[in-house]
Amino acid sequence: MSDVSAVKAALKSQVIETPSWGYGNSGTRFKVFAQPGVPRDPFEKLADAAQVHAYTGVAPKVSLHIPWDKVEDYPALTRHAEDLGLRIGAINSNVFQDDDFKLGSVTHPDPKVRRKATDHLLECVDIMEATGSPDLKLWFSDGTNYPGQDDISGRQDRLAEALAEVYERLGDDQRMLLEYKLFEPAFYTTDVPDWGTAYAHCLKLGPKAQVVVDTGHHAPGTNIEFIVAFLLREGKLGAFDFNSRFYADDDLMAGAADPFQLFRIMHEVVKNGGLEAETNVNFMLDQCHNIEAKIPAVIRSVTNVQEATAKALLIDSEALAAAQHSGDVLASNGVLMDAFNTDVRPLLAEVREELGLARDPFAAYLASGNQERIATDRVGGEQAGWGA
Ligand code: PSV
Ligand code: MN
Repeated sequence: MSDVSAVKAALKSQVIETPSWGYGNSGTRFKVFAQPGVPRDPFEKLADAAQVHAYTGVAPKVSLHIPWDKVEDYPALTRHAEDLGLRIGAINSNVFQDDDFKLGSVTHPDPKVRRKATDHLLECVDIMEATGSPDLKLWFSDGTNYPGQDDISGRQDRLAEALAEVYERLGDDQRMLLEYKLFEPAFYTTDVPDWGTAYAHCLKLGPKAQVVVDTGHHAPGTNIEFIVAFLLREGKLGAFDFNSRFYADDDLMAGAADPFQLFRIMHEVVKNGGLEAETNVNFMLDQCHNIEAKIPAVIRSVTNVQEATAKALLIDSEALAAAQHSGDVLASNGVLMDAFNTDVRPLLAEVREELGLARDPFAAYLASGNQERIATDRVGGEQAGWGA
């Protein structure tokens, strides 16, 4: 796209959804480092998300995680979001933190445990209804640790049965987003290990079921942009969980480890219509900020996604197509690299100025005093984390 006003319009309309858990305390299995000013409840998490939106202008949606964000009164939480200029995004189910799920949730050999897991997913659909959330996001920790531990294809049957029951409950405007992950916490088999498994289940379920690509959930060296292109072509890319990783599912800031990979992904998104409203791709972040301040880290992640998107939008698609058709390998690669090597920060600063925002959201947030304010105000109570 070479028309700058069209590039700016596309950047203004992109929505990036931030995760409620990104504002809470998190860590590794070795240590969770508490931070001052961390939210004590979902209402305060939304207040932090509102800061990110206030400075970036493109983050009006927040994913909730149940039960971490369980509240008595969902309409009140939804109104609180609206008062802050936000809306509730995906409802993330959690069938991985209950003793009963040690051997699996919807794929567990015991039908009673499967019932409990499926009921949780149905509860999440109820919460979607109460909050106006359009997306049910499913990730299963299910799998096995040892050869022979359970019947691999039998577990697929159980998974399909649970998914079909939940799919049936969805309304016309609700979607099921199925996330895959190569490994962890199961280490021998994982029941939804890859995009192919997620795609096959979604295809069988119907048009309201789509795949989530979490950028941290692949083997090293996997060509994620190929997966993105394939799923978009099939109308089955529902959402991203953006983050970056060095080794495994590190959940670091999107675009931090490999901005070139993020650019290549966004190129396939742009090329295959994934930025268009009708395609309805949900650009979510799935990150935890263990050692860095959380609100500025989410701001940085949002701007990293915007930078990758801007570069992808700046690719001279006509020159690229011409070089590709003539089989000019070096010229085609050169067109892509020219866009990647463009400094898009001034363009994004203009976009923000046109939206009435500060040119540099990261600096503006740090200068606002909010970080110090929440540290002083949020004293007492229990800080939110993975279990709350
Ligand atoms: C699993 O690793 C995952 O990526 C899923 O999206 C979860 O819901 C999320 O992390 C939070 O733990
Ligand atoms: Mn994820």
